[in-house]
Amino acid sequence: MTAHSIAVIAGDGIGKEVVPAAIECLERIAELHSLDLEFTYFDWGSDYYLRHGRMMPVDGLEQLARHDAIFLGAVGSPEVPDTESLWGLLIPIRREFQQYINLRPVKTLDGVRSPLASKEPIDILIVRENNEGEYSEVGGRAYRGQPHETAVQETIFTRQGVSRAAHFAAALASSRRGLLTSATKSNGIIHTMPFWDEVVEVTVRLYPDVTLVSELVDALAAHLVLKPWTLDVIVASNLLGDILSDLGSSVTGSIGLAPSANLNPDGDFPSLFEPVHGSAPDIAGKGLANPVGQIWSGAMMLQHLGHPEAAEHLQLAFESALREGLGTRDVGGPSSTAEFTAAVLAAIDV
Ligand code: GGG
Repeated sequence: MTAHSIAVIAGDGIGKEVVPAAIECLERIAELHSLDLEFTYFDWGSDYYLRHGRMMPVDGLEQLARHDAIFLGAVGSPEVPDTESLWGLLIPIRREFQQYINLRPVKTLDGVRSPLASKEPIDILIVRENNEGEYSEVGGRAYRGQPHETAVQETIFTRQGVSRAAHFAAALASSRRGLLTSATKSNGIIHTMPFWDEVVEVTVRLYPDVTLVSELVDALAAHLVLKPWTLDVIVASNLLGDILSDLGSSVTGSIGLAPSANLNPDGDFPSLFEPVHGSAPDIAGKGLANPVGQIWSGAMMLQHLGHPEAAEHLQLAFESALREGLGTRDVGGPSSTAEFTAAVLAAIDV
C-alpha cells in the first residue's frame, strides 16, 4: 500500500464544508485503490487568527514541510483584514514551497447550467505564475490620512520566474493542441509586461510544435467569454491569471466548479491543492456550497501523487453526479453540499 501524508487546512467559511466533503470522497477512493492517505488536520485560518493574532503558528511552514501534499479549503473572513488572511497563510506557503505554478483547468462539464451552454466544449488550462508579479510586498504608504496620501506597489518579474512559467505552459501546450496564449498588457504597462512578452517568446521558441499568441488581457477576457473553445493553454502573471481563471470558470457555469494545483514542479517541496473560490462568507454554514472545485482539486492531488487511475475514478464520479443533474444550486441543480457529496460517493461505488 502506498502511504501519503496530507496536511489538511479547511480554513474559513465554506472551506469548512467543502473540505470534509472532498475528504469523504478521497477516503472512499483510497479504500478502493489501496492507497494509504494519512490526513493530518490543522485548524489554521481566521478563527485561529482571532485567538492567536496570526493565521498559523510560527513554525507552521516547518510543520507543513513534513507532508507530501497540502489540501486547503479557503481563506478569508469579514473579521480579519484580507491582507492578513492571504499573506499570513496562503502566500507564505506558495512561496516557501516554491509552488511557482498555479494550474487552473477551465472545462465544460455536462449537466452544468452555463451561460454559454449551446456553444462548443471548453477545455483550457490556465498556467498562472504563482510566486512573483503583482503579488509583491515591495511598496508602501506615505502621508496617511492627508490629501496627498500616496500608495506605491511594485510588480516584480524575474527572468527565472517568467521563464519557468513559460516552460511549464509550453510543455503542456505541446502535449495538447499546441496553442499557447500569453496574457499581457504591454501597451499600458511598459516595463514589466514587455519583459514578460520577451521572456515568454524566447522560451517558447524552444518548443517548435507550439504556436504562441500574445493577447492583451482585455481582449483575452472578451475572447474567453465569446469564443473560449478556441483557447488551449493560457500563461499569465499572478494577478492576470487569477482574474482570467475566475472569469473562465464562471463561463463554464460557476466558480464553485474550479480546481487548482499550486505546484512545485521540481518536487523539492509539497504542492498545495485548493479550489479557486474563496471562503464565500455570504453562503457559509447554509449547506449551499458547491464541493466540485474541492473534489476536483483532490483528483489533481491524486494525479500529482502518482495515482492517475484513482484520480480518473474520482473525476468520473463527480462528472457523473453532475451529468445526472444532481449539482448544487449555483449550477442549476437541486442538491445541498451533503446531497451532492452523497451522489458522488454513490457514483464512486458504481
Ligand atoms: N481557495 C483558496 C482561497 O481562499 N482563495 C481565495 C483567494 O482570494 N485567493 C487568492 C489567490 O489565489 O491569489
